[in-house]
Amino acid sequence: MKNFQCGRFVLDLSRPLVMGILNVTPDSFSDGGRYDCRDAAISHACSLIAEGADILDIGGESTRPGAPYVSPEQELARVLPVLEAVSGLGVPVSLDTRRASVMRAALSAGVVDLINDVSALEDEGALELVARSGAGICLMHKQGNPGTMQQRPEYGDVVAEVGDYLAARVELCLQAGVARKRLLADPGFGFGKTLVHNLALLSGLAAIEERAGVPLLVGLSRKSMLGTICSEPNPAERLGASVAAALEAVHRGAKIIRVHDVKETRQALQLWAALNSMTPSAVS
Ligand code: 7PJ
Repeated sequence: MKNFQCGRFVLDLSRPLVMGILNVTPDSFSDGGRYDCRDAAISHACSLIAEGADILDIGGESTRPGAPYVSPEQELARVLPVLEAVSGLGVPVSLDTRRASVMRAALSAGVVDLINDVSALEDEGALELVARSGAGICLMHKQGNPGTMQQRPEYGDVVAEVGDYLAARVELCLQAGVARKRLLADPGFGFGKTLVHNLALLSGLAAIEERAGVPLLVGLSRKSMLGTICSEPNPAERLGASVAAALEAVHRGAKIIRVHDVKETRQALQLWAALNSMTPSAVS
């Protein structure tokens, strides 16, 4: 049995887990800032839990391409009240941030179990800070920075390069004293990747997991690659593609799926698990 240790929790990864997204940003690309006020965020957190979210992921800085700058103080002011309110709800709370100062404040308030960092703890001081805490860590790969990363992403072999990067970041965490069971890796779909790169990464997930040496978390929910494939410009209208992408990611070995639509993703995963637990004779 594979366990993931994060803050106050030990999660069993023998079945795929669903991480529910809670954006506390007025400019989030897919839910248009509907959850930017504290009470609305808390009530959405409760719905995500009722729908079966295993983890809540809270972010206060939109990393969509071209998003406006948010100061660390603004980011913290958005997320901290929500973290404080949801950390007692019985599910692990993840903080989606790139900033060491935001991590430090949330960790010292004791309101986060997992640091989810799209820049894999590259901010100065982040690695040492998080290593000293008991929090779980998700190390994500990106090429470039959110403002410009989609302009001209380039790779030789995208699966090998992303795998090597994640393996190197894992190694640095281990050297800083982080137990391997506190670590997750994420190829970072859409973060400095073309559609071709994203598809290669999805089919190469097993190789990436093996190279990184830690379980994979994957975020595909409502992303623009799905919109491109399905000719659907509106992120909120990409539910079918998002659920299908989640199933494919799990099929390829992902252990945690980061999604907006928890209920629908859970249903699909439950059906998939039931089908896969059947013996061939029971299916025919
Ligand atoms: C991801 C994330 C992702 C992880 C965002 C969006 C953009 N964290 N934060 N993986 N994406 N670990 O939700 O489309 O793919 S923000």
